[in-house]
Amino acid sequence: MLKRISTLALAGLTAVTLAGCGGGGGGAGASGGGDGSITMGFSQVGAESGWRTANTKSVQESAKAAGITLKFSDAQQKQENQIKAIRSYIQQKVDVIAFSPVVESGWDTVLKEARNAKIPVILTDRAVDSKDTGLYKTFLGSDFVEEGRKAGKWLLEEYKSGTDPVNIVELQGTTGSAPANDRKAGFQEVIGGEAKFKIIASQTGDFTRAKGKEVMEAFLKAHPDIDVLYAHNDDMGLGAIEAIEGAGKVPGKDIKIITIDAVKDGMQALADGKINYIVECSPLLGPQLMDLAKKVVKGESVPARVVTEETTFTQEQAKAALPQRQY
Ligand code: GYE
Repeated sequence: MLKRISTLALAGLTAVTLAGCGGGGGGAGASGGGDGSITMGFSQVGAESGWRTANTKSVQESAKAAGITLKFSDAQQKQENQIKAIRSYIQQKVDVIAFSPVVESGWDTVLKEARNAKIPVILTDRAVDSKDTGLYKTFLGSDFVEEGRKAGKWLLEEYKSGTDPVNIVELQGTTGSAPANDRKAGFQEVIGGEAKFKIIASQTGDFTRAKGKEVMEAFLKAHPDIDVLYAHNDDMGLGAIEAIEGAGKVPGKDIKIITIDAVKDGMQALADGKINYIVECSPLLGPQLMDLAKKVVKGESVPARVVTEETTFTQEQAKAALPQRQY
């Protein structure tokens, strides 16, 4: 149920948004004043990729549209910052906490603190591996294993006629994160049955362009015979394209590239022929998140898992979709 905020303990948080008081009289913050207003504490992973920027915008705009007061913090890809932010939201007695966990493990203690304080938690975008699923109300986001499978299926189709070995390098997302674990697993599951597909190198690029470029440069030096790059997001793929061009090779031709996300810059590179295939992962989770938040705050039941609907894009499909692309 809605609760009044009496204190605002904001120490240690970056970029916290405070909105005006909702309930008349007394509390320093919003919510719980009988007018039905809701305050959400949201802990974001960081600003590591185009996907993340679009996701943050979606959350902020949807909160505003839904009349939900948003306290937002950016964890700069560090779990300790997220735990600090969640503890601060508990102290502030927000009505609901939503967060996108940077890694899967290590959340039980802080989630139990939220439960003890009777503050519902919604996982958004990424999952946690806690055995006790009662520590959160629902998990809204993509099926990352399925995304990895889609990437693998394209590869199977692309190389269906040949028997020569196909040398693959993989740029993984943030180590220990759900999308890195699952996108690797789904891809492996599909290509694993055919001996010709060989992952000759696999390393994290931390979902960033700069790291994607750096790691791809090292891959290119160590392996003169790369056929395919599988990057767990567009940004790392875009960084890798710079490395490939820098090495005098043609991305999309000498080295085929598959990425995940389908943000505008990725889609542009796909339309330009530098990427061969993109598996979509939608960052526009804000509207659904706000709907779920309203329900859990009211004590209504919500599905334990809400999966985002997504598609895939070839080069031709990217050309057609680009003009209407929102992110
Ligand atoms: O694919 C990547 C971002 O968790 C789905 O995180 C998200 C991933 C996304 O940095 O670009």
